[in-house]
Amino acid sequence: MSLYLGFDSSTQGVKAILIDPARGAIVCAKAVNFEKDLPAFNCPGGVLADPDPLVKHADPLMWLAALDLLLLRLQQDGAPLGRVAAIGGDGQQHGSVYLNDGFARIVAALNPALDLASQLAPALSRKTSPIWMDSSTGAECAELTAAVGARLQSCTGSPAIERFSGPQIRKFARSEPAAYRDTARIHLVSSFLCSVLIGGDAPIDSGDGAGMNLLNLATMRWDEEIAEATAPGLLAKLPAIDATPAVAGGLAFYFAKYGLTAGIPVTTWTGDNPASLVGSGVSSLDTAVVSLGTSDTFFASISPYRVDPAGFGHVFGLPSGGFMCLTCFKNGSLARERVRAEAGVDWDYFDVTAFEQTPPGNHGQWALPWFEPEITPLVTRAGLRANFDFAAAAPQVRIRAVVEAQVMVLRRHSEWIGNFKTLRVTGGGSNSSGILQTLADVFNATVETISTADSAALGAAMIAAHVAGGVSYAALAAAFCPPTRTIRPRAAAVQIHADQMSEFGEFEATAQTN
Ligand code: XUL
Repeated sequence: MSLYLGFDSSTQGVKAILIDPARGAIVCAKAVNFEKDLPAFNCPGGVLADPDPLVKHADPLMWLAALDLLLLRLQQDGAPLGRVAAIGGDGQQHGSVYLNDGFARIVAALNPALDLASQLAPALSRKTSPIWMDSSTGAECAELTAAVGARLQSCTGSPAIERFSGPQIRKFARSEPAAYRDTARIHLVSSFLCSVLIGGDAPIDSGDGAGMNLLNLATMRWDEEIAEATAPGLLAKLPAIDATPAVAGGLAFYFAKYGLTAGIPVTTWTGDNPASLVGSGVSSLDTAVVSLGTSDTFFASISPYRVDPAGFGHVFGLPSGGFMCLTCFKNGSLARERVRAEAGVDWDYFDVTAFEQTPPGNHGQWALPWFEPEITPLVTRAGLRANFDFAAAAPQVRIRAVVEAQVMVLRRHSEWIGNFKTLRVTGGGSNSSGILQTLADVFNATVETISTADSAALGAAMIAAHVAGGVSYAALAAAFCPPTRTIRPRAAAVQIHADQMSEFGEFEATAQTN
């Protein structure tokens, strides 16, 4: 029976899931962690060190080394790669890769005796890639807003956003004009890795393309005026657009060394959030997804198309058709990890005990863990903000203060998307009972989890099975995404959080300004 392989190239590592739709089974799952497995690239947490806290770049060669290592691990584990009928994938959104005019020739002639990173190194016109955590393009965003006006948000689904690829490209074009001139192609993380798999120039899909401030979502084409306002001659440097994922090309011969069959279809890669919406199996407008990963994201499919009046949220194309909206919070799992480590407790304590020992509402004590400059709401000065003596408080109080504040912010900034009866929760944080119950109580919604926390990689495999194998999304969702846990809101706790909402809003507003 045909198997489908999905890759998720995320901030901290690369994951793969192999699915068998006929049996409704995940055949195997494997991961490579950049920090642990590829320390030579000096990217702890997937990010290169930089003296400017607003600058966050990664080494694109590390993503290639991780792909090689992941395939090797799958092969060494005896994964039946010879039965893979098609491959899909997704990447962390907004990150951009800059390639010179040698890229097309090099990627078309990959030598299996060598590795990917060393062969593609000469194709880079810029050694590093700005990623979604970068917020150093405030000036470029202001210039683009002045040049394009309100059309930027109504056409591209988002106002000018610091981490989006358009403002990032503008900054590069201005600060390194010669390197920009030498750049023949600008790919996203997703389309770059897809290009490598097919040994050619892959398109960008509308899920990831919408995270660039360049794609006109009404025409599903690059907006020429916005592209020219972003950087001179940019249009010619952008790949083609696939409105919905299609077959981007056949698998390059290079990958046969891992036991895969050269020529099998590779579908257009998408962004990690669009893939995660597919991989969460959500088909109803009543259900939103909360993904608790390096970034925390809240997203749902929408109809009709609408944009966030407050300007924090985004609209992306949805690989399974139509549009989705998303709000992203930068301080997700790394912030929770830091709070846990500083409290000197283990994950069991963080996920369960801390919540047993403290009451819902935490007596109005909140802490916003903005250890990195935050995206939602916009905060450029990093640092934890609390309305009580955080350092002196007991570990359980600190933990509840952070989790409740994160969930309250999630609620406030997702209201423009709608009110949801059900939340599907995915990502590493979905293993925490305390977080799940807090979500149910703050949103007054039923919370569900699915069997895999890696919904992005699963979604990528499902896209491959649908596009190349003709399996319906409904059948795939029924096979791979039935809810495994259901957590209901508790009336008394719901009331406590509802009563606190306006006071919390004041706390958040003050925290933003100090
Ligand atoms: C979404 C966003 C992040 C990245 C990394 O807009 O910036 O969620 O996709 O996961």
